[in-house]
Amino acid sequence: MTDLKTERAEYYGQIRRKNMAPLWESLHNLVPPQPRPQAQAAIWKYADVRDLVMQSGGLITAEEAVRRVLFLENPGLPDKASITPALYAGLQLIMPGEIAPSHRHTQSALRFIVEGSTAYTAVDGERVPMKPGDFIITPSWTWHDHGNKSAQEGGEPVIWLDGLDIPIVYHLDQGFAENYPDREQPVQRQAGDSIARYAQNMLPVRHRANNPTSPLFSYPYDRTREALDTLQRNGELDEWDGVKLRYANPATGGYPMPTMAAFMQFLPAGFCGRQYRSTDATVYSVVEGAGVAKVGGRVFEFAARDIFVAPSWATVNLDATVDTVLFSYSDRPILSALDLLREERI
Ligand code: GTQ
Repeated sequence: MTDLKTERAEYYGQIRRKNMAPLWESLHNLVPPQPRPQAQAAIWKYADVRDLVMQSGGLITAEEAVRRVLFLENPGLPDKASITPALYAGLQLIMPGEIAPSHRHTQSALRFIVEGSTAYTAVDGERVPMKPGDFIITPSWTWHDHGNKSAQEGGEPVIWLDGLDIPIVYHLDQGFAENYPDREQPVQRQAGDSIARYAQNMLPVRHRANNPTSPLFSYPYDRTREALDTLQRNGELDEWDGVKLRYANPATGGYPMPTMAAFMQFLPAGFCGRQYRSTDATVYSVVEGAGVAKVGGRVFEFAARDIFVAPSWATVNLDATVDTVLFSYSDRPILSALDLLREERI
């Protein structure tokens, strides 16, 4: 027996030198019976991290940093700048009067505004105001810069959650980026242009609806909130989800971007959600309210502005102690396109 062990070890050494390895030693890991995420369930309490985010404002300018962001790293994926295997999350701070210079990259980004109302982001020649609860997209390869009103104009620090597909683009070696020659891209369209064209249940008459990226950049919170509120008053309440909607590309009904889905859900006070799981690891940002999220074996008490993450196939229960609104995003479009997505409502 020991002889065979020694013989095998020596053999493994030989094949290793030829850049080969024996499948039978790792088959169970490579082809597991169900997902075994290295990512862990985790929560970032806003009360614990807000001061640290604000401190970065005194240590580096947006100009020098290019993007002044503290990214949220999953404790199970150390040094990978990943909150899930495919996705990245960060808290970006822009101080009054600052500009985060214009650039573009193959990575797609979403912004979910957490605090402050005086910033804007410019996407493809249009400035989009940023208000708490707004969902804004920066599609792949679109020029984007961020700005904020000066202190004299009433500017305040603004913090938002960045969701990007950085890890998956990195793993696929698809990263390209370039800086715009000036700090800001020129404004080419009036404010409200993309909402007028695409968010009124109408489309420009010759719009071709075959683009997997939404032409609508901004999904303001007041509209989202009103939709959830109406549905809730009409008595819609799913035992797992509460009232849950997904953000859509208005021209196709598909996801806002090819790599990321986003959702908003309302859980009434006292809601005690049934257990579900899905293979799209999901990042949650608490917009309003408070409650308890049970994710896998972990129990997270959450309050407004907290961020938590559920790994692939981890069971999730959402309880609300008061009326609660949760934003979330995931890599669901990737999994759907590859026919890998699995969901279970338990
Ligand atoms: O705002 O363009 O959090 O390029 C990470 C990379 C934000 C951005 C991030 C980015 C950006």
